[in-house]
Order: sequence, then C-alpha cells, then structure tokens
Amino acid sequence: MPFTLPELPYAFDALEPVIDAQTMQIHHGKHHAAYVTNLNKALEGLTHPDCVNDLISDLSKVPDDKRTAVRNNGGGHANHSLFWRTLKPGGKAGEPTGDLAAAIGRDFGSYAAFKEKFAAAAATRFGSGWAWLCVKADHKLCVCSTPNQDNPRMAGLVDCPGFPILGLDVWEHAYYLKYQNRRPDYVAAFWSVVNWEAVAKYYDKAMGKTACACSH
Ligand code: MN3
Repeated sequence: MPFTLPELPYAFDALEPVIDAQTMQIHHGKHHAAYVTNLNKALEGLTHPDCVNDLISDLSKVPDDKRTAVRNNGGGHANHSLFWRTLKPGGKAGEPTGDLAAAIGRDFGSYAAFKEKFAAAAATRFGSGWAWLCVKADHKLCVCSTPNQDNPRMAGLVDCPGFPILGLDVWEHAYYLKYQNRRPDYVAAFWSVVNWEAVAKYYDKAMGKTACACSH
C-alpha cells in the first residue's frame, strides 16, 4: 500500500500565533506531501512494511539505490506525522503529568532543566534537522538532535538511537515566515502548543505499556 498524507488534526490557523496559518499550509500541504509522494516513488515495485516507523527502523532492507531516498522521505513522513500529533491548539499547553513527568524529573532533574536541554539541542542543530525527546533502549529519556530528516529510530545511522515521543522541526521552512532567523524565539513559543497528552501516549507505547500499533 502506498503511504498517504495524514490529515492535520486541527485547522491550519489553529496554532496561531505560535505557528502561523501560511506556514502550516505550506509545511503540511507542500513539504510533508512531497515527502510522501517521493517516498512512494522510491518504493515503487518494492514490498515494504505498511508502517513508516517500521520501514525507517531497518533501512538495510531497502535496496542500495533507493536507500537514501527512503531515508530522507520516509524520515520526512515519519517525523512530520509525529510532529502534527504532538502539537495542539489553545496556547496553554501546561506541563507533562503522570509517569512522563516523573521520568522527566528523574532523568533531567526538572521540567525546566529538560526544556533548557531540548531548546539547546534545537538551537545548536546546524542547518536543517530536528530536536527530540526519546526513550532509549534502557527506558531512560534523552534529548538529542538529528540532521536533515533523520529519525532516532534509524539505529546505526544516528548518534542517538531511541523511540521518539516529541520532535521539533527546526528546518527553516518550519518557522521562517514568522520568525526569520530567530530560531530560539520559535523554540521558546513552541512550548505553549505541545500536546503533552499525546506525548504521554507515545511514552506509554515506548515503555511497552500499550500496543505499539502504527497509526500512519
Ligand atoms: Mn518540516
């Protein structure tokens, strides 16, 4: 089955003023759509997992001449699919709760210390890429960043392998219309639209507390 562009779970303008409607329209309707189109092109005639997360977790199964295209576009599809779902309208995101909050306290010291580390990862990623909050194989949390459309699931290709539960797109296409060169302002504003309920669900999946079914 070819991959499809998931619908945004809210309107293009729902994340205003943090992320403007035009950026969302272009980001979802052009950038993400292009990753899906190019992923399907690269996979034409090949058998592959239905779940993009499974696909990008083992790129060694992809033929050599298609691997880079699948890495870039499969990563792009997986990363954006997670990104849209871990944002929410309203601008009053609050803080994580429950087991996730406890794990953040345990592994970073405090929510404030976690935010500082994540913001630093986002700000210092040179060029295009993503900042992540991940669950590692030992079930501890870590913050890291990856270049381009790499995803922490790409074990062997990234220096921070893990199960991503929150990602922030720091490509210029994600923020340039509104923030221009001020990436740290975009990162600071991002906290007010994080969907911590969704992140907590990904955390439970990563910890094996719920079935890890692929939803895209
Ligand atoms: Mn993007």
